[in-house]
Amino acid sequence: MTAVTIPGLDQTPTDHQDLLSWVHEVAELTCPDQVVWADGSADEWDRLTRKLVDAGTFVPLRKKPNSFWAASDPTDVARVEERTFICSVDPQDAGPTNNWMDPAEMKATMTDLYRGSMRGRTMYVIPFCMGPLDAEKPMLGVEITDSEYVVVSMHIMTRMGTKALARFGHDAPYVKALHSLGAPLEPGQDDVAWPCNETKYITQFPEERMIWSYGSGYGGNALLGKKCYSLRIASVMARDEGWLAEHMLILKLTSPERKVHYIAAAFPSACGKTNLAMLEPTIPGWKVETLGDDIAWMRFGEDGRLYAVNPENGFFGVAPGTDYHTNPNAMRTIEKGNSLFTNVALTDDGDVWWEGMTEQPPAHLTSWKKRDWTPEAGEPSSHPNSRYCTPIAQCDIKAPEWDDPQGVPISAIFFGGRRATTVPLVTESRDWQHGVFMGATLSSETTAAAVGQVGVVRRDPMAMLPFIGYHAGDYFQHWIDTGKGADADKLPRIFYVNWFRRGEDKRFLWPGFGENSRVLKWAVERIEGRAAARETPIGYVPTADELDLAGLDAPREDVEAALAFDADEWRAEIPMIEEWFAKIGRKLPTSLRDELEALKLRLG
Ligand code: GTP
Ligand code: SPV
Ligand code: MN
Repeated sequence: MTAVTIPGLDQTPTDHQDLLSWVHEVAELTCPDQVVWADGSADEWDRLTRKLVDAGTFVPLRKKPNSFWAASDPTDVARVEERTFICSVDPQDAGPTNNWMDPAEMKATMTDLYRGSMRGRTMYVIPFCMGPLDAEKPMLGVEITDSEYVVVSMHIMTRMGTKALARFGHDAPYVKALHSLGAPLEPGQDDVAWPCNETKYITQFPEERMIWSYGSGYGGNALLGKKCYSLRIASVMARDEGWLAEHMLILKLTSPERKVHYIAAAFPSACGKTNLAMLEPTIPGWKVETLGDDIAWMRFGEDGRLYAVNPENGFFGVAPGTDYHTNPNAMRTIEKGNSLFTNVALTDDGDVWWEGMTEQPPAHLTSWKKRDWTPEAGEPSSHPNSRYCTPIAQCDIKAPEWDDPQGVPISAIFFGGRRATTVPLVTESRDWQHGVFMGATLSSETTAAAVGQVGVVRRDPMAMLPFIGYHAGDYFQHWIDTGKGADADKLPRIFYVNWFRRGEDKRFLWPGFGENSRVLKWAVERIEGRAAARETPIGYVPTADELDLAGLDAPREDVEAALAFDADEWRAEIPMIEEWFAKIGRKLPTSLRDELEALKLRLG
């Protein structure tokens, strides 16, 4: 094929010609020392984790089997929204919420960066599949990367390697996902523990269904099957093909009478998806099982209901705040080992620790900055966006159907954000269109999951602000159309929740976590026509009497305050919604403009 000889380049385990020529093209451009096709085997895991230990990237944990601690470069800790681009052919298609650059110009810029960028490193070719491997039309991708950390993370987060490649045949369509750390090594040059580059680009080419990422080794920037493919690229596929790709957990709720409902919920990054997905109900007889904690792909089934599939194979969860009280199921999952921990603290006896794991911090730790840490340090031992990465398969409360390509029929969609004021604990929408309005105007305080200021209220439509791969106005229209094309009785009911409302002294008014099961119960009883609510200008809100509060350890005044609808607070919200809609511009669906006008009238 070419004159270049790179060890491994001609060991090709597929006859998929388009894939082979792309692999050649990338190898010639990036000049790695060798090319390796990832097979996903236990042997490969052992080899690469050992290599990462030798390189100083990983520290093996003595207290958890087959598990490793990593600390990133202190500048490479979160998604970089400023450096994330939707390079659609027409700038209009990126819309007002994305960064845009001309695709040809971006390719020229990034091609220069990729030239020789894998020198001194191994180029891995990772065939992967998002969603179950036995799907009728598997959602395939190939990530090319020069990072061993990415390969082993992809072992957990995706179905990958030989079993994924088996589904490529010789011409199956797949998403091309190119990743380089941008840290070539000169001959004899020592590597660093966390190679990356100050220059970063996270680029999506929606028409070509292609991803180019450069300069970062962190999760959402580097594990390209996750946000880049399963949300930014998949949202464009979903628009074109009539389905939904959403930033949602999927849970299965079983009542004491053994009635089952599946619920999908969209909360912005670090706003409670993983916790709700694995919740341990505090109300007797109710059971939650989990299918996914971050992403849901939803399509209508033949019965007219909306079915959700989780494209992922692992959890990439926020560590701080996770403990046996808040999320015992996550703790039990990681306890089994086979997990990676990034930017948490390391204990002296070879375990991990993070803020909130125990009431008393250990007397001494190695912090995520690789410094000695004591409780007097005056700064957290773990980065607020530190993460555990662990397989779904070893979660005790995974729903048996989590790997079913049919997916599960969704009864309710929750939208939620992190708001200290204004937004009640739970509000049921009047109908689908009103629910889409709730999603489209969702607001939340920013978190450490993305680089930038924390705690600023911003609109985060459907919790998808950094992930909509096209014009947000078209995305809202797609949501409206999804409802129009369906049988209204079979559509999921839409609710708006807020676990984060605060009292005057800044305490949370609602205890959250397992107690959120009370809200889930009310929601499914609303769906079944068995629960009451009062109608307010913003939708149906329960009174404290209408929620099951038996055994709840929280002052009743707090629960009432969490449920309060305050007309003045909502009147103050209107200009912010107006400003947001003005930003969306002429592509804002008129139905959402109508919803806003109707809300204004109801507020008086
Ligand atoms: P991403 O993985 O970034 O998409 O985040 P996520 O939405 O899965 O958030 P996660 O469940 O990891 O929660 C993030 C933070 O919110 C953690 O510090 C949790 O402890 C906290 N949190 C989650 N649920 C609740 C709740 O019900 N009440 C309160 N007060 N905090 C919560
Ligand atoms: C998020 O930020 O929403 C995450 C983590 O789930 S990341 O993979 O970095 O996107
Ligand atoms: Mn997320």
